[in-house]
Amino acid sequence: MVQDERYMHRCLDLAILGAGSVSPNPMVGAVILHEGRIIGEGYTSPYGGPHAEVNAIQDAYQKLGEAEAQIRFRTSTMYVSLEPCSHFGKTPPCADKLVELQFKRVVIGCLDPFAKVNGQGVKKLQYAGMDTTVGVLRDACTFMNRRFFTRIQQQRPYVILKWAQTDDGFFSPEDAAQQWISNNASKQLVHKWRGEEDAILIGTSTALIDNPGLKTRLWNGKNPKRILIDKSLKVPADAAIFDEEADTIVFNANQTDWQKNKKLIALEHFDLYLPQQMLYQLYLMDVQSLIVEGGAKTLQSFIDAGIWDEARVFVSRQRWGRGKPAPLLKKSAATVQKVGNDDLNIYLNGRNS
Ligand code: AOF
Ligand code: ZN
Repeated sequence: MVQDERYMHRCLDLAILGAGSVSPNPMVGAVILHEGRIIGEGYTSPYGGPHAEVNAIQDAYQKLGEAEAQIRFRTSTMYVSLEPCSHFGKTPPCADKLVELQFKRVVIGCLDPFAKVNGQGVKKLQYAGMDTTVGVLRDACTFMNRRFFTRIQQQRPYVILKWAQTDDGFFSPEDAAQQWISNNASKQLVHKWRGEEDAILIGTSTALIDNPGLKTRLWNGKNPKRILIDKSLKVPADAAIFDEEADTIVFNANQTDWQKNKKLIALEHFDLYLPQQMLYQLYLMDVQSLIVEGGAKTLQSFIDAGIWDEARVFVSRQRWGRGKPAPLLKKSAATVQKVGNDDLNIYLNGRNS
């Protein structure tokens, strides 16, 4: 039904407002429609807070008063981009709430793959005799929570590779002196991206040569957890990656320690070319998404292991003729956008696109 899709689109618009604050919860939006009018809407609160459905109900209470809202719920449709939960987590089950308030109909975008829900939410609604529709804008609803789905279904964070290269495939000059391929617009975009993910990863050389702080200075976002691969702990304590403004996790070969905002994790069989073990550790820490910012060797290890979900590659018009080669993607299907000016393009590669 066209109307269902229209209000599911609204749910998606609401859901995205939780980007950067709800993880490891999924981003969910909810809309309550009564006789053709929206009487309440909401989206997932920051992690640990109420879910989208409960916020939409609260919104209706505020607008109409609790008694009037509850009368109207019985002839209302609740649109929600993810299956209402059926379990007691940090909050009580949303499905029970919808049953208790006797909504007339519930329209759901996609099922929740989380083992404690996974169809149980829909069953609860159906057992209570509610008119239930599942799968409206299913693909868009699933895509919106691709990070959540990846964590739950693959037991690893969603991996986004990001780098900049010249038109002729070079990553950095041979002499290792810094030379910017990116421009102001791309730097700002990268800071926005950092704020959208749980964690950001770099290798030893990048930390030693570029000394990045890996924060979101140019954008109003939260700082991601910083992850450093440093086998023999070569990066000095005064490096920007260890400043007090965000937490840092260091994967290394032999030390396990917690000091201030720095956590050392010793990997039993340290191997830069096997990112799986690091990703599993991050999964255990509820890290839902990871943006890998370099260098070329680190990026290539994810590509070679076949573990990446998106590659966002800035390509400038510059041609250097020589330098350190950029990572090589076997797959090249990508959408291309300009960034800031005509000299820089961004290639957005999706693994499944
Ligand atoms: C919903 N609506 O808006 C979201 C849901 O610990 P809790 O109570 O916050 O539950 C977390 C789980 O609830 C999470 O893993 C996912 O399965 C679901 N998220 N469910 O009904 C929402 N964010
Ligand atoms: Zn819920």
